[in-house]
Amino acid sequence: METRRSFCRVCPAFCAIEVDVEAGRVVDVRGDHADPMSRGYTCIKGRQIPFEINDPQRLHTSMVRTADGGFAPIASEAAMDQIAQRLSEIIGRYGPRAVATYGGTAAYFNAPSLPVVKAWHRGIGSPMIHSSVTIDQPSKIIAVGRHGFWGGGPHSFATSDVIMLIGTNPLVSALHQMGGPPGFYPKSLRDARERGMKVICVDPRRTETARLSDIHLQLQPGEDPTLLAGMLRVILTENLHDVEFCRANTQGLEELRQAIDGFTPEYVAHRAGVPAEQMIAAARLFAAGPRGCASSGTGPDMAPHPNLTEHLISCLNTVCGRWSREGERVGVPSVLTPPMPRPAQAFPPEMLPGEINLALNTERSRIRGLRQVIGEMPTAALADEILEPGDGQVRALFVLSGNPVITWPDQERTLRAFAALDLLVCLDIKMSVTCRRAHYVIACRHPLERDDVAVFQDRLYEAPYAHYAHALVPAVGDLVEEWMFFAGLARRMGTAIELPGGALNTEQLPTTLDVIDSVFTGAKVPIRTIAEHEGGHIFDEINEVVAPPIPGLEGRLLFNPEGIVDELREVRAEPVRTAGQYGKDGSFSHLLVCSRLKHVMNSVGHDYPSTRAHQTFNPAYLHPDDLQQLGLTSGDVVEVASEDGAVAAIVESSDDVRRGAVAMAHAFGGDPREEADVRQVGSSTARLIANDHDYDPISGIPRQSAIPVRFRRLPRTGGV
Ligand SMILES: Nc1nc2c(c(=O)[nH]1)N[C@H]1C(S)=C(S)[C@@H](COP(=O)(O)OP(=O)(O)OC[C@H]3O[C@@H](n4cnc5c(=O)[nH]c(N)nc54)[C@H](O)[C@@H]3O)O[C@H]1N2
Ligand SMILES: Nc1nc2c(c(=O)[nH]1)N[C@H]1C(S)=C(S)[C@@H](COP(=O)(O)OP(=O)(O)OC[C@H]3O[C@@H](n4cnc5c(=O)[nH]c(N)nc54)[C@H](O)[C@@H]3O)O[C@H]1N2
Ligand code: SF4
Ligand SMILES: [Mo]
Repeated sequence: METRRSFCRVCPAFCAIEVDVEAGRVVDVRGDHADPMSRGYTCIKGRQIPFEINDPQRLHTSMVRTADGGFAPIASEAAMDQIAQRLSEIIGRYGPRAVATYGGTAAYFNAPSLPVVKAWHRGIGSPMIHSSVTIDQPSKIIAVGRHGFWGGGPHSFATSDVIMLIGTNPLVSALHQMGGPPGFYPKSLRDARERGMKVICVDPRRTETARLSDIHLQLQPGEDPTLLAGMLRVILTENLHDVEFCRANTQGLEELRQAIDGFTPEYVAHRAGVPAEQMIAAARLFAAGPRGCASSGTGPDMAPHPNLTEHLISCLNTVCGRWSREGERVGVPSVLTPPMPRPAQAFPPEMLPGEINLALNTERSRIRGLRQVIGEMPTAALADEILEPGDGQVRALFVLSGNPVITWPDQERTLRAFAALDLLVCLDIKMSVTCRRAHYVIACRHPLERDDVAVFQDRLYEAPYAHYAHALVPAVGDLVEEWMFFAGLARRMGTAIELPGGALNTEQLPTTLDVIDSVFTGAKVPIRTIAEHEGGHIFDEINEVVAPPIPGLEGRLLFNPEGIVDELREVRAEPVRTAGQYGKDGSFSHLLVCSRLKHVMNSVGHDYPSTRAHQTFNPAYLHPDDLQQLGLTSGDVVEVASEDGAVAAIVESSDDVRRGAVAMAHAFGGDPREEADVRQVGSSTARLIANDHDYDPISGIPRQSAIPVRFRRLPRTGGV
């Protein structure tokens, strides 16, 4: 038996692992205690890797749909021949815009995957590239595109005196927007508190993170814009802001001040349900700093007004001057990006490069007046792009490492769209419920069967850390890597894949190391050097320090970019809704919030032995007093109905949930074609959402949190 080092790719924490390999098989996985970032941490999901990689349910050969609706094995090369042929016909008849791709989360856990697919799309001339990011937290990037960017970056977690975590629960999600090592955040958060760092948590639930906080603002779901406007108002009224920083580097403070004037502590208390003194105390604690940041997760970005929320978070950081100044260490140094100056100055929206510059995202969707953001088309419009006839209608879709049938909002529309496609090709390691609707399923290698570099962490870690993992075990069967499949199509179709390091040779495929090297051409440390280290490594030679401002380059961060004042006015004019009176007609009793569960990663892990032994469904968590008021007890089966749909769910009592709220995880519910027991497959929150109203006008992300719902008891065995 041999022990090798790698990193887990079940979730975006990428914990370093030690893997025992015997006769080419993974037999055990543990945390890697020698890793300087994750220091031996793994969670229950990571420890299921031996099951996942050896699971008999895995695909070992690609599949083609047969005339009777079943599937037959097909050699990957033959599948590529047939798919390339179909694509050429579709492009010849309808043009390249008829071909679209959706990359799911696992496409982000695979360094060469999305860059190659995006380059393939450029090669065929189709702008229709989509990913999970536009149904996740697109507002964070939109906010930078409207507020501007500070060259020196934000304060680091390690040097923070106070942090405010808004709608994120890193103790479960391992997501960490502020740098610092995710994955074992419980420990890093506890350590930081021991050194005196203060934590403010904003969440309708008393989460694991809230329990470690000094102040928990347990707001009504969806009221983040009101709460944040109120906190800004306190800071500005009490002159707690960084006057000098604002004078030298910002624009529009007076307009912002006026626009938030109506968000008095009394109004915020009444509307957001947070006691006025508590909100004021949080504003003062945050402003006292002197160092630290506010950052958010999915919660407020899935609720109404996500762009306004993210803008107000940026404003909170900027009014308090929470940006690194000349001579300080750069918070997140990033090893995989090329060296670039990090000057202590503001870059206003018009100076921003490429994908974060909203004005440079010129492609338009045919649907709802939506647009390209972050260089991608909006995923929430893709179902309608398939359904809507006319020039540019999407006919062929590639689903790359995602599971849209259960993860896209508006499941009913997704199902109609998938049934209408001329060609659906899914790339996966297992036969997901989405794969079951495909014309071709391409069997891919498991992460431990291929080379990779930990790219997701590169923009989050506060140390110059990089981790290259070599393939540990041979792939069993006819398995391809995602980039190889698109290279195969490009060769057959005679199109190019231009990567930063040059054109990919599709005639004679390079190694994955070569492709990764090409994708990260110009990285601060060459990929080949990173690959020489077994396990994760901190490259101390990268010592990024914030540089002086570039002479002659003038720019300011904007407090009042176009639309912000109007949106604040709109929010202030909204009727104040309280429990029992939600929704357009005021007839919905609760607001449904999204939240994540420890045992599963979106739709992944539902079949892990640890999950099957623990819990196979996603309970609807309600406060015990609400349950009593509804005449329900834990374990009861109910119908949860929104304005747009209804699902069966199992209620569970939790006094961590605010009254008037109900919390459920997404990506449950199994195959919607099959009648199944809700206890076995859980409930699909995607069925409670419609994409064509209550959506963000820039990214199109619909309301995926703070959804008005009501309950009706069902017979104990029932389904909907
Ligand atoms: N209502 C509601 N909707 C939501 C959300 C919500 O909170 N509420 N959350 C949103 C968010 S944040 C996200 S990120 C999306 C997630 O949406 P998706 O990304 O579409 O869903 P995942 O379940 O992450 O899909 C991962 C798929 O990749 C496969 N896979 C795993 N490893 C590999 C690999 O190495 N290669 C290949 N080819 N495939 C692999 C898995 O088997 C699985 O089928 O859903 C969004 N939708
Ligand atoms: N175990 C596990 N880890 C995961 C995932 C998983 O499915 N399981 N998914 C991964 C993915 S794809 C992502 S994007 C990240 C997400 O990472 P996080 O954003 O940290 O996800 P959650 O843990 O769901 O935390 C979101 C919090 O927002 C709160 N919330 C909901 N609505 C609102 C609101 O209107 N306002 C406020 N202030 N809070 C609200 C919820 O109660 C919840 O506690 O996690 C990743 N990690
Ligand atoms: S936290 Fe994420 S990366 Fe770490 S072991 Fe768990 S699933 Fe794997
Ligand atoms: Mo996500």
